[in-house]
Amino acid sequence: MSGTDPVEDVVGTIARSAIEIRQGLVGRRGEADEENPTGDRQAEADVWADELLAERLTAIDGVAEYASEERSEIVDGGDERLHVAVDPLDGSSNLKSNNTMGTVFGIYDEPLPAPGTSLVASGWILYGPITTMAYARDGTVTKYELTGGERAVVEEDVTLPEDPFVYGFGGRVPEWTDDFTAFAREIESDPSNKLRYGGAMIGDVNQVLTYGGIFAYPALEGSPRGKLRLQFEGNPIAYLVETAGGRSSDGDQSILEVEPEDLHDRVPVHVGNAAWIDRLEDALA
Ligand code: P6P
Repeated sequence: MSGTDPVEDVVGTIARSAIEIRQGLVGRRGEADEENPTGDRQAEADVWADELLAERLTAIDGVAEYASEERSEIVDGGDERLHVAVDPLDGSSNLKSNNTMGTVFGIYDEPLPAPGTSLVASGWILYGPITTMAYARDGTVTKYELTGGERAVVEEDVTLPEDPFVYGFGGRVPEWTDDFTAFAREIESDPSNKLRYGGAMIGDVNQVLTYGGIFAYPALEGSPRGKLRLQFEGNPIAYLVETAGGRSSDGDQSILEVEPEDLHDRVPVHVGNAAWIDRLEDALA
């Protein structure tokens, strides 16, 4: 490890591991015997990717803690500064159908659980037709293509396009609240907008980053905090989308302002162009 920039060491380790994780999906598409701390049935690949990243990231000088959506307890890395939260394989339910998945990471400078305002960097790996990474740090977002352990910059200072048109809304429609339903119908009724929902947050959010629009996994009638996890999903994508000039909201405020109580807290997630997030908050007010 260079040791000169622990944030870069963490991100570089995740990027180099992504190719191995992608190749390691083959033969690990079955279900593991366990559930994760929020009750999702784990795929073999979830457990394997988590163990691979935990071992490599806690070995980095500067990493104090490793936490993951797949494990209930935090792994101690020593008396250091960075606290890394990872969703090792976001959207692993897409393994069976061979659709997109991702690896999500958030690098905090406070002990976990921590608010998104203490993030110093975040990003995601997208396992699509090619493997790409989007990474937010120091007020800017960069996109990379990953091949053979190397990463090539494909776009710098990434910002959301000004004219949004893609939308993807999770949760079963009958479980949406009336206010969210009204907002969704408003967006859907505009013929210039297009539905993009693939069942893996990173695939859907990357479309919003690329084309402009909104992704939401909202509060549901039976689950007022929605489905997605604050530390491992909500905060990292909110930080990146806001860094790219968009907005995030839990329905009331920036997701980054949400004060966590527990490591595995859920949060209603809405991210995308500021104008559409403003309209969403007005609809839910
Ligand atoms: P549903 C994947 O399991 C995940 O955590 C996110 O990646 C995705 O946005 C959501 O759940 C999909 O949930 O209810 O549509 O299967």
